[in-house]
Amino acid sequence: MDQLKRQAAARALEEVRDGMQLGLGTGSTAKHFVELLGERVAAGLKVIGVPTSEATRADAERCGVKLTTLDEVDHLDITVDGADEIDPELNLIKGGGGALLREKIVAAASDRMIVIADDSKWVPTLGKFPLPVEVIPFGLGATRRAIEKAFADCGVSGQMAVRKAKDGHVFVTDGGHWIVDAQLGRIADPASLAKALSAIPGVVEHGLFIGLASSAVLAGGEGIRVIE
Ligand code: ABF
Repeated sequence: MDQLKRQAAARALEEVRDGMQLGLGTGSTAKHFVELLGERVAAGLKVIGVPTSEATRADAERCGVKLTTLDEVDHLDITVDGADEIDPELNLIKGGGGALLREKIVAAASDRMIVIADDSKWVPTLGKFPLPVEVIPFGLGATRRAIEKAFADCGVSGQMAVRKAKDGHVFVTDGGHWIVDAQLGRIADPASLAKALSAIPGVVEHGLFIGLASSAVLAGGEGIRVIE
């Protein structure tokens, strides 16, 4: 599996040109991309990156990739990031790693977003992977009720749970927020659900990435597929 992730990362790296400004994703697949990018940088490639998490910042620094922020550059050429699920429309569920807010800000600031994954992430319909919703801790009861209503309005339902870290404490995002994971099973209309969730005041962001990905590089036993 790790080999497939690295192959997908290597294929995405072929799109990178000298002088590009890159968004650097989070997760084990994106980490391969950062490592391979670091090797190209050591060989003379000149690029600059915006990391989507503190973990990716640390990886990029370790690999010698020069970093910047979205305050210092006016756009990004390509963001390369992983995903938890990818559907045939290239809609995504992201956020299993907890970095969805910065990932979405960076993807939205990019001319192109290339999703890299092993082909187990390819699904006919989103929703088997629990949908992460990043929330403000204040007023969480009211926010949860509003999320449940949004689910009902969009024809989905399921258990919700505040995400816990490995140490048993509440998981806190890089932005200082919490994440509620919702087991929905099948999301028939992800675009409508995305819109309904975005309208809730206590929701900071959610893991539905609609219309953001330009292509997906999927590595499987039979080779690499690029879907555009
Ligand atoms: C990030 O990392 C997330 O949005 C997604 O949750 C996760 C995918 O991780 P991995 O590449 O480790 O499967 O891209």
